[in-house]
Parts: sequence; structure tokens; C-alpha cells
Amino acid sequence: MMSCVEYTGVRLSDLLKEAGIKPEGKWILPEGADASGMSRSIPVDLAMDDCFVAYAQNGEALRREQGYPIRLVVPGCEANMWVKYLRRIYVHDVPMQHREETSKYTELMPDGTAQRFSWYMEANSVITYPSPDFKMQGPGKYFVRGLAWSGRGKVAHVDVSFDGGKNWKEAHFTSPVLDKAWTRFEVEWDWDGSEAFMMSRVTDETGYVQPPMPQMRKLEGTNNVYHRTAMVTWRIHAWDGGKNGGMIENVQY
Ligand SMILES: Nc1nc2c(c(=O)[nH]1)N[C@H]1C(S)=C(S)[C@@H](COP(=O)(O)O)O[C@H]1N2
Ligand SMILES: [Mo]
Repeated sequence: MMSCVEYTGVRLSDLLKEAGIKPEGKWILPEGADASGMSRSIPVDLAMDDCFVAYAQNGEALRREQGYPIRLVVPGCEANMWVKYLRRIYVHDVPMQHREETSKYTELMPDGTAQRFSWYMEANSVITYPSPDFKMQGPGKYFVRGLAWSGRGKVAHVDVSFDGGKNWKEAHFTSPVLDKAWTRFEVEWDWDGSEAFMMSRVTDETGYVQPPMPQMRKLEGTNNVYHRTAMVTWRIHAWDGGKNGGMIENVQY
């Protein structure tokens, strides 16, 4: 089963070449046709790499909410750059310092400076089953499933812990492993009914390992809201016959 959202479109590199982009053109500014005229500065190298202008999603015309008639697709990068209702692309020699790359989509670091142009999404993963709002049905065998991805290429492996990160078990992939795409994983678990803290940790092909939340906070502080890609923890309450036991909640670990 594929777990990707599939877009169909035209390579941005073809459009830029067709339009006669000059060597001094180093940055593009795609602009939306919505009231905000949303725009982001994107380096030409990135634009020429694997960006494209999409007109279809999962085999049908883009829906209005997703940018009909056309939107930009910037594989591996934060969604804010995927400008919808695309109406114009400016070419410049410098970035344009627009709202979405100055007051927004920057990370305020612990030393008070702001990190900017942090386009790529770090490797990330999440357990989708079982997860909060699902109640365990009692001790027994569970096929724990989730999604992993990396903005920098393919995922290499995923480990799952049931005791808050002390012990890890390698999951296997149940979908194709593609560049910068959701990848499904699964791991078998015999739940003995005791309290559990479930986490997943992805490693991508660059060797990057998804960090625990305390480690990410130490590096990035607590003001960073856009790239919070540390591991999340699902707490499973000990089995008590089904009253509250088996309840799952998201806890900071
Ligand atoms: N024109 C335009 N494009 C836009 C936006 C917008 O407000 N206007 N929002 C951006 C943000 S912040 C996100 S998260 C994604 C959401 O894309 P989706 O609707 O396909 O989930 O679109 C991006 N593209
Ligand atoms: Mo967003």
C-alpha cells in the first residue's frame, strides 16, 4: 500500500529555463493569488533541483483548499514554502525578506538570535496505532504501526521502545522506501498489561537520528515551534480490566 500523497505537475526547472532565467537570478519568489499573496524566497539551486508546479493530487485536479488550480511542491521542505494558488514567480539576486521568512518560519534560539531559512524537515516519525484516543483491548499481541520520513532523503531504519527509551526493537517497513516520503513501519509487541511508554525513533540515510525531546530543547530552547521534530511518547495506562487501564495519552518524556 502506498502511503504517499501523489502530486502531478511540471518541473520548475523546465519553467524557469523556458522563461529564460539569467545567471544572476539566484532566488525565486513564488507568490499566491490569495488575499495574503503569500510568498517565500527559495534559492534557485533548490528550485532547479526537484521542485515542481502541481496541478493534480492523487489523480484529480487540486482541490480548492490545496491550491487549485496550481501550487508549488518543494520536496523535503517545510509546507509553508509550498505556495498555493500560484500566480507569479519573481526572480531576484537576493532573498526578498518577506513576512513568512522574517517574522514567521524562523526559530528563536536560546541566545536570542533567530535561525532563518531552515527549509529542510529533519527526519521524524510517529506511532499511529495504537495512539491517543485509542483504548487498548487488554494484554496480548499488537501490531504497532506508524509513519517515518526525512526531508533529506530516505529513512534508513526505525526503532520502537515500549519502556520510555531504555530498550529498542527494530521495526520493518511495510511500504516502499522513497526519497522525502512517508514510509510505513510495523513492529510486533506482546503487551503484558503493565504501564508502557511507547516511542519511535527514525534514523535517515544521512545518519541523522531523531532526538529525544530534552535533547532537542537543550539545543534549540523552548521558543522553537516550527521544527519540533523530537520523539513523542504515548503513555499506556496499566490494564485494570478496562475501566481506565489501556487508555493512551501523549506525555512529555
Ligand atoms: N497561497 C498560499 N499558499 C500557502 C499558504 C497560504 O496561506 N497561502 N499556507 C502555507 C502553509 S503555512 C501550509 S502548512 C501549506 C498547507 O498546505 P495544505 O493545505 O496542502 O495542507 O500551504 C502553504 N501554502
Ligand atoms: Mo503551515
